[in-house]
Formats: sequence, structure tokens, C-alpha cells
Amino acid sequence: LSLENRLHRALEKDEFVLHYQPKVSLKDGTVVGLEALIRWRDPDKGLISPAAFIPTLEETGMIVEVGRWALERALADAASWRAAGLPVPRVAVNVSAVQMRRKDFLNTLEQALASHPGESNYVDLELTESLLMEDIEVNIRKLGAIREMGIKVAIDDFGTGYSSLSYLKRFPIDQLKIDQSFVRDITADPDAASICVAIIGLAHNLRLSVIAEGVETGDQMTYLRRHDCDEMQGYLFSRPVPAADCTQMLTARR
Ligand code: G
Ligand code: G
Ligand code: MN
Ligand code: NA
Repeated sequence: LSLENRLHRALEKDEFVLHYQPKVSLKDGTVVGLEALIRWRDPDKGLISPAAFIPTLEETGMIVEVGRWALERALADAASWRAAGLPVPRVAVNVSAVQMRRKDFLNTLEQALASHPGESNYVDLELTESLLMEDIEVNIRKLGAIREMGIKVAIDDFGTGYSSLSYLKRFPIDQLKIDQSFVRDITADPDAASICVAIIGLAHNLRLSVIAEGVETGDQMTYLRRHDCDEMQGYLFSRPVPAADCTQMLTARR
């Protein structure tokens, strides 16, 4: 069976799952967000990473349906944690360029929010900078409409695309996510460290918050905190965990 056919079957058989990775405040150590990261629970091969199947989902257009599923699943998880009285942080969902290009994307968002009206003000979308640069004027309008729904927008993998800084200030966005390739080398490579500091300064000058991805060591965290980075995400604090483990993590915070 081709990967495409196996992916169709995975969707039918409900084999996709979301894991969640916490985002932590560097000011006070609290969990301020949970990023939903999709995995495929293949009955034969076990848990498969999105790097192995997102490209095929995008090429075939299936990402539209799977992306809608991920959005609805994340909102349903957040709503169920909230209904259980847990202190639920913001929940972030990744959006592919293929989804964003669709005329009905705003509709999809509105429908998902309508099914979970209590979550509207606690949803983040993560979009890459290359996606935003594809069709700048259209995306500026779409982002405006997205933010009017109460959703916040983060630029994922920041520093690896080709954003024009003059456009960056026109995008109605809320946060920059420093790509993990820069964070990884903070303590070994002065240039990587300089890029992190520059992105933090850029974000704050544009009145955006900034999060570092892929933080694995205490030294990286200390450096980022000393340079006024707002939040971090990475294995140092937690790997992405199944939804059931989130319940435990949130219960421990209550
Ligand atoms: O979780 P992991 O580090 O393996 O994720 C690898 C890549 O897959 C990341 O770039 C991440 O943004 C992407 N990804 C994870 N979940 C989703 C999703 O639901 N939709 C899209 N479009 N990308 C995702
Ligand atoms: O592109 P995006 O930021 O959505 O992808 C996040 C990816 O990075 C996920 O696949 C996640 O599993 C991975 N990731 C998260 N934290 C760390 C980390 O501390 N180290 C490494 N190597 N990968 C991480
Ligand atoms: Mn992301
Ligand atoms: Na990223």
C-alpha cells in the first residue's frame, strides 16, 4: 500500500493522535501554553513522527482534512480539561501553508471555535514565515480576521525563512518562535547566540512576545532568560506528551 493510501486509512480508522509540549514562562516558570503536535499511531509500525508524513499530507491535500481534525481535537481536549476544572493554558495548533491558502480556512476556524466557544480566547496558531511571505497582502487580511476571532498568531521556525522585515511589522501577529537550530548552538556558537539576541530585540521592538524552541540545557535557558526571552519550549522542561499525561501535569499545578 502506498503511503498516501495508508494515510487515508489512518484518517478513517482514527489513528492520528495529538501530543502536547508545554511552553514555559522564563519569568516565573509557569506553563503558559501547550503546542499540539500530531503523531500517527500505526498498528504495525508504532508511533510515527509528523516529519515522515506531513509532506505527503501536504502534497495530496489531505493536510486540509487532517489539519481540521487536529484543530478540533485540540479544542476538544482543552474544553474537556477545562470542564474537569483544570487550569488550562493556551493551546497552539500548527497550520500548513496548504491550509492557509484555502479560501475556506477562516470558515473552518469559525466552525471549530463555534463547537467550543469557551476556547476562542485561548487558541494560538503557529504559521511559518515562508508561508506568510507567499501572498503577503492576502495573508495580512486573513491574519486580521483570525485575530478578530480571539486567536493569537505565532511565527514558527523564525529565522529560517526569508521574511522581509518591512512586511513583518505589517503582519498582525503576537509572537516569534526562535527556530531550534539557533537555540541549539547558543552556548557553542557566538553567531547563533547573536541571532537569538537579535530576534528577541526585534520581537520586543515590534511589541511581540518571543519564545525559544528546542531548549535542552540549563545553560541555554539561563542565557535566554538573561537576554530577556519571554518563554521557552524544549526537552529541558518536557518532551511532547500524550493528552492523558497533560491531565496529570495540569492536575499537579492545580
Ligand atoms: O513533533 P515533531 O517535532 O516531530 O514535529 C515535526 C514537525 O511537524 C514540526 O515542524 C511541526 O510543526 C510539524 N507538525 C506537527 N503537528 C502538526 C500539525 O498538526 N499540522 C502541521 N501542519 N504540522 C505539524
Ligand atoms: O516546527 P515546530 O516547532 O512545530 O516543531 C517542533 C518540533 O521540535 C517537534 O517535532 C518537537 O518534537 C521537536 N522538539 C521540541 N523540543 C525539542 C528539543 O528540545 N530538542 C529537539 N531536538 N527537538 C525538539
Ligand atoms: Mn510549531
Ligand atoms: Na518550530
